[in-house]
Amino acid sequence: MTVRKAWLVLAGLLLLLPASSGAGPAQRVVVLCSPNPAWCDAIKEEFPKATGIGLDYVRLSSGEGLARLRAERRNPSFDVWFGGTGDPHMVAFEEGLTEAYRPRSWNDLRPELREAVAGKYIPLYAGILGWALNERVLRERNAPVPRTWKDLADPRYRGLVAYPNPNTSGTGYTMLATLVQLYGEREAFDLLKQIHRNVAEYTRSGAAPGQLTGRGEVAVGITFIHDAVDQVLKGFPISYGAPRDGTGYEIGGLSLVKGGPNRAAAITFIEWALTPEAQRLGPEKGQSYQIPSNSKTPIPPVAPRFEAFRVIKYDFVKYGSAAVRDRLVKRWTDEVFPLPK
Ligand code: S7P
Repeated sequence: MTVRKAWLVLAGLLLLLPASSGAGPAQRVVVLCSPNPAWCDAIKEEFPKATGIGLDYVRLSSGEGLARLRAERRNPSFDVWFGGTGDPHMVAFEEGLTEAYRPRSWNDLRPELREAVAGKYIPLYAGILGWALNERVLRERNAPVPRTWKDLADPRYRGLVAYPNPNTSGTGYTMLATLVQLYGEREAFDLLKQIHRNVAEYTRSGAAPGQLTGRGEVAVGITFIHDAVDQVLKGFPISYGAPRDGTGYEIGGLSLVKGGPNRAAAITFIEWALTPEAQRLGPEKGQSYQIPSNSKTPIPPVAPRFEAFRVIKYDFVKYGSAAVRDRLVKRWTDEVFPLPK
């Protein structure tokens, strides 16, 4: 046997060694993680302690996550999609990128969340769309505190507004779909074109507008209200709320990726992620203050509540369809984004 062949044989034998030979957990799960990065770090730390299975993640916003699953359709590198707004999870299911899975805790999940997503993914949490406000900047610019979405078209907000780009951000798409459901598509796009003149930045991620508002770079940042709460808890001088003429919400998703490399580990992760112990990581370590889907998980005291806001009956089935989502995002990209300021 030549030396080269001996090395190949040795390399093959080493590959057969169980990873428990001190090289780390035998099994691993690869997670597409869309919530707050701190929550992604928390599951990476806690899941292996609970199960002995290693966890690797890539943090991508919801729209980016869908684009990645679409690109990897023939050779998925992810096992589970954890978090992110529900519409892209709906699209992924419709396109066969994810598969239905009924977890053992299904009957413990809040029925209003279960029913709204129609079995296309597993509800992980819920969050209400709103805005972060920097009232010091508003005062300095003699701009009033906004009350409705239409107020944001007021020229006194010139350069003072930020919201996420619906191509990359699930938050941004939730805003787009909310305006269409509130006012009808034509009026919604007319309003978005007027607001465009006041937008300082279309951000990649949904939490970013609240961060820009906290730093005083803008005065109104469209984001999920729980992300604005996070900024307040971090000491940034902002207030938060939601348009009084109605706002939308998200049912954050948890989906089993079809054809992922570690299916058994993925199912173990899904079952774990829905336990109260795992869901408590969101507020306790993940700087995330959504309403958890498991009715046995305590709702964080600072979590924005549906009864405190005028929340529309968001049509997840329609606005989570690939045809509607892709068409609205394309129309925004073609008709709003390129307009001069
Ligand atoms: O930060 C937590 C959160 O707001 O981020 C998730 C989601 O990915 C929205 O972010 P993008 O707009 O960047 O996609 C939300 O599901 C979650 O509540």
